[in-house]
Amino acid sequence: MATLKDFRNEIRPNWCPGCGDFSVQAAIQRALAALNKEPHEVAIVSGIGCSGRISGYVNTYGFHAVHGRSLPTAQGLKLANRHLTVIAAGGDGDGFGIGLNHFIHAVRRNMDITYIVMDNQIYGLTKGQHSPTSATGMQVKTTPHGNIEQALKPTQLALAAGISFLAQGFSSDVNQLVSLIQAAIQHRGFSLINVFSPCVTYNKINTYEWYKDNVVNLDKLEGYQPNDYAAAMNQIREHDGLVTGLIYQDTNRAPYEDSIHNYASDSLSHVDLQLPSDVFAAALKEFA
Ligand SMILES: Cc1ncc(C[n+]2csc(CCOP(=O)(O)OP(=O)(O)O)c2C)c(N)n1
Ligand code: SF4
Ligand SMILES: [Mg+2]
Repeated sequence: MATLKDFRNEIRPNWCPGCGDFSVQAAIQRALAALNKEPHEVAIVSGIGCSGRISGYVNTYGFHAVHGRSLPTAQGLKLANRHLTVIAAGGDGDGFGIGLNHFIHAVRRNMDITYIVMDNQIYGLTKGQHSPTSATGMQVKTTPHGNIEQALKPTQLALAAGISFLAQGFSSDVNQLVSLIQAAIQHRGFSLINVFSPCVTYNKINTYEWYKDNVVNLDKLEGYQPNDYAAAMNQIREHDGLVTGLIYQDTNRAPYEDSIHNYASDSLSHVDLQLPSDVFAAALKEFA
């Protein structure tokens, strides 16, 4: 049986000391060990960004996709091998900027994939440009007079698009993050965990202290029921998206894979994909 150390490898992350992404890496490793997964049963697909490096830092199968394309790659992987636990991961720029359309379609499609976004409200890898989740007024090198755009609220968008599992975490609360990741992996369908993961180098506004002062933990809110869609939307709107915990879960919706006609019962690499010679000959005749 695999333990925590089996999900660690020899590669030392090149993240800045204090980067929130370290906690996400640790939480993924702990969640996988707690679920009794084996490294070969899991694939992490990431996009480009500081956060995107995570697929190399957890000892599972890993795929470092191009910018904004972790979700199409992850969905292809799930189609090719239904038994694989597929985790997609990346940054706010990767997922909600260049990759935004993929996100909305992945939400409505509802394949059994867990998507973890390390949301630091900035482009970290490219050295501090504003991102789709940067707040209005935020002053960085690309917004010398302050950001004149309104920030995208990933949780509100996901809920409006029909997501079946929605959670938000914070790098300072690793225990909560571990349980959210476990629950997301166990959920049958598409799940988003948006993680407030501070960039200590380029975002001097949304710091650990700032999140601690502003975030409301729904897991501790008395009477909160994550199966209540309207209550979820109300909480998100009331707190301007600054909530953590399990926000919403619909356990009645079947994942996309359940409806695929002839979905291979085994990994495609184990399936004989050759056409029988009579079928091939008939096809040749038909298209000749
Ligand atoms: C097609 C393409 N466009 C732009 C880039 C440049 N680029 C690399 S990472 C990135 C944004 C990184 O921000 P985010 O996704 O939030 O990740 P972070 O570094 O903050 O973790 C951009 C614009 C790229 N690599 N490929
Ligand atoms: S630049 Fe920011 S996001 Fe990138 S590793 Fe450093 S602290 Fe993390
Ligand atoms: Mg970012």
